[in-house]
Amino acid sequence: MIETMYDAPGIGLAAPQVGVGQRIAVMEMASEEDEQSPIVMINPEILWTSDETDEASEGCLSFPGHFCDITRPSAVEVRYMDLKGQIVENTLERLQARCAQHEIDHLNGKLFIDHISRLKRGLLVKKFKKELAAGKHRPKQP
Ligand code: GNR
Ligand code: NI
Repeated sequence: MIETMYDAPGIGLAAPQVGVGQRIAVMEMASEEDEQSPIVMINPEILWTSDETDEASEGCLSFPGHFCDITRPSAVEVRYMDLKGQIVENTLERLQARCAQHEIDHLNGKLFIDHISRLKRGLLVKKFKKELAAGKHRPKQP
């Protein structure tokens, strides 16, 4: 999943996006020009969300080519099990908080378009279906 995330390229990926029905997600944690530092989150949960919210443009590898401004809590506290089997609790802010919420949404069958109005979502889905029919989203060739 980590390889698939970087290859996409993306900053997060949830198991259901690659056909795996398990509550696992990976996420890039590097800030700016750092080395890659991916984390694996098993059974991630949101323990707390800030009252403060941010609105920012958001996209999804499962709904490629479309971006929407989505309002979400600016900060979240997450708990998950890492690859060593250890329980980790961490407070995330800004893009990392957004990404964690986005990935946990995937584990709950939710996409970013579920955060916009029905009208907007309807238009976007219609557009996306047209693109799919036109072959615009064929899988990457190796
Ligand atoms: O690569 C991604 N970028 C992104 C940008 C803003 C908010 C969320 C994301 S997650 C996305 C990759 C993806 O679809 N993960 O499920
Ligand atoms: Ni996504």
